[in-house]
Amino acid sequence: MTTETGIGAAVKRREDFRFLTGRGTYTDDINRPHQAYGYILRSPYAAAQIAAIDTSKAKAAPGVIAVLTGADYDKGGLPCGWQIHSKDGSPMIEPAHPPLCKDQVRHVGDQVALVVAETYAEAKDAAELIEVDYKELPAIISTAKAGEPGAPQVWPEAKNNVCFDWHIGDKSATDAAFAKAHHVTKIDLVNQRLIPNAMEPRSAVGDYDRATGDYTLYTTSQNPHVIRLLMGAFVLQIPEHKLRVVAPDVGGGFGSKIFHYAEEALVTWASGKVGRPIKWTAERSEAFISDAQGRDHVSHAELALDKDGRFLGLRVNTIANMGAYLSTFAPCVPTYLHATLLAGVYTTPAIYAEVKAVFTHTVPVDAYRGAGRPEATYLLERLVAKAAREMQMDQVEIRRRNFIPKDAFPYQTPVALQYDSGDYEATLDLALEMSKWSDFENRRAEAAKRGKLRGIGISTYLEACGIAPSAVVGSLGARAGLYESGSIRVHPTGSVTVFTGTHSHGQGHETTFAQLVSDGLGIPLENVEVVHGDTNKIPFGMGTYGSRSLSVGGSALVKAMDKIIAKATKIAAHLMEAAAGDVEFKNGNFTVKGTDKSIPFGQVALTAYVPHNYPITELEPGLEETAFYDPLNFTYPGGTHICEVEIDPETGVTQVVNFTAVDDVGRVINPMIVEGQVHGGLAQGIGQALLERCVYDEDSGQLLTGSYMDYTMPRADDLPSFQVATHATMCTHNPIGAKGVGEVGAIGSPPAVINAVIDALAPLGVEDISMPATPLKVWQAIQSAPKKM
Ligand code: MCN
Repeated sequence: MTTETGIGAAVKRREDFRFLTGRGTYTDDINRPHQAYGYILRSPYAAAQIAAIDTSKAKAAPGVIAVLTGADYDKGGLPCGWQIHSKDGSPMIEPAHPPLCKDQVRHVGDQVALVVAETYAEAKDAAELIEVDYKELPAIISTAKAGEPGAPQVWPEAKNNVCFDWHIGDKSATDAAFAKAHHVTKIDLVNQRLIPNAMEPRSAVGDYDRATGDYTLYTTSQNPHVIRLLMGAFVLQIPEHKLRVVAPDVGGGFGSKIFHYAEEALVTWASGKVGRPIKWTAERSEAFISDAQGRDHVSHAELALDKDGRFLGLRVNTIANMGAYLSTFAPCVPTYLHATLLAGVYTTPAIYAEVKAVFTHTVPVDAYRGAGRPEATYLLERLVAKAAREMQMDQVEIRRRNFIPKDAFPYQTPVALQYDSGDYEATLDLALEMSKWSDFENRRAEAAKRGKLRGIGISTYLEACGIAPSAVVGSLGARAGLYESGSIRVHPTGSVTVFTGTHSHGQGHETTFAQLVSDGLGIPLENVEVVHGDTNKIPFGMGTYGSRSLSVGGSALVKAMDKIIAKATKIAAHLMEAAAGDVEFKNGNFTVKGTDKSIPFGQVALTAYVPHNYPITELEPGLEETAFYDPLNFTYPGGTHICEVEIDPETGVTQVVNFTAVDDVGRVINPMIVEGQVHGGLAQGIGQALLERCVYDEDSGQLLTGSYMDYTMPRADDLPSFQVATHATMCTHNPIGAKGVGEVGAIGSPPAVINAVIDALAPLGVEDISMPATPLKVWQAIQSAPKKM
């Protein structure tokens, strides 16, 4: 059913009223009776031994309830949720990850002590009185240099700072492809480290109830059940029925709130210790040194081509920075999310990739919007653009010539993934038309008259998301299944409460999931409410990341609806004195096929709760069903992004003047929300390409970009009015036909922007520029260019 509010309708987000009028309830809005406040003392050094800690003055300070250090902490360390094996079969190095450091600190911001006081200000003031005797050690910061002999060691057990040295693909087939190549294009790339900046900083309230022995953690999380599992089972050893995790409204996560953080464990543990609820909320500058950071790859790649520009083989060598500790999903990012995507949308027959993960004295690195897939796409689309320039081929033609054709699906790549559907030519054609590609040279010439350098860049990308099939991710090293759950409770009057294991923190699930269910059950949208984010209310669920919520969580709801309809059909058949097989359900009505006998869903719902009206012994009263959905495969959105820039050679400032995105996200539930998701992703991708970069001082390990004075976030005037469209090929293995949309913007856009910048500078003989293409870098490239304007 497609109605004004059903699947395909651009319904406004029902969450917006509460978010836009300040009525949301975020973790920091939660206040428990007798609540105390926590402040974390953090390391000012990147690497140092802790010779001694004296907390006596802090303990005597006004309002202080407790000062807790690593010596007081008697529970487990933070676990890593993913296990990778090196090429030689040895397991990755998984160092200890204590919530409070005892003997040594390993990055600026590492947790040293928790001060609990009556007020936040008292806790913070008291923390200044803690005397820590640090013996500073040499630090290693550089991703490229971490593995060099003689570099300072982060962990004694990780020789040369190597966490794992992994590979994928067929090396000899790839060597053979290079041996017969007509041309080889080589590229060296840095995918710079980014700092995620959700609008709401992280926050956690731990609340131990002495009367019941129950713990409750309110936290800024994208996946409350995963936090309960990791914290309860591995860190604090609290049985799950005594631990409730609530993730209320969350002001954005972009991946950085998937992980289990030290502060969550600390406030929960300390609440039990001091017998008071404890709230901790990060200050913005604290977020810069304690939220897991993103990207940070250094890669060398080579593409072998035949004389017609067909790709024969791809070789990739990536060094990935893990930071000082392994964050929850870190090992999976450069391996199964990055290297398995290196076929992209192309028929490259032989691929071989090596990934070396290294430890450094920096904040841990983990998933950040796109996680591994922006890195792969950037590498591939920069390489393809360079190959086209070297072979004097058209940027569009080289891509077309190598696309996986639309009739080749399912398509098995040489790097593990099997794509289910796609039509890359169609998204390309539409994007070329929308961006007026063929007319670009006129615009370039017109800009030149104004003294501006204009360029155009293209990226034809692919994403693997909807994470995903438990069997596959389990065999790849995940330590938990990645299915999703959903429950549908039909109330006697026919209204419905939906319980989902996913978590919405800006993606609009309360709207789109309600659309899905109202459409499926043929009931008004306002009769459906969506509940998420509380382990005491929802079935065990895996949460939100990897653009999985609709394709996996939505499919669980479809499965639960199927069960509801199957039961309701039996009740309806009884009421209409027909055989269940003769009753069909359509648009909210049960009808005896071929007759005008029909009853609405609401009447059947009421009957389900009044069983004397349907004396069918095999049916239980009530109408409520739960389903778990474990998909057969990932989903594979893909598309074409085209960016047009104008550079002012006097200042080096790059202005994105046009940006076109055509994305295939399968069946769309809500085009307005899909468009919003693409806009947000593009803003982040353009931010990475032009503005954002996390910089540590290479000697001291101090974060030099620790505030918005130094770390440049994209603002509205950095972005054009986007032209976006979708072109759908259906996902073939989930019941909705949907692919993910949450990350596509951030994946496809960075290479489109940089390819455009290089195209603008190409007339001056500039062939390369790294991200972010800041005004200084672009101006310097123009000044040192082989040709003058
Ligand atoms: N949708 C749709 N039709 C489709 C696909 C999706 O209508 N074919 C809708 C969904 O129903 C959902 C939204 O679009 O309302 C996003 O769906 P999906 O692609 O399944 O992604 P998730 O809901 O799993 O969200 C995760 C994704 C990720 S991985 C990051 S990172 C990210 C993103 O979403 N973080 C975000 N978008 C964000 N948006 C906001 N505002 N804040 C974040 O932190």
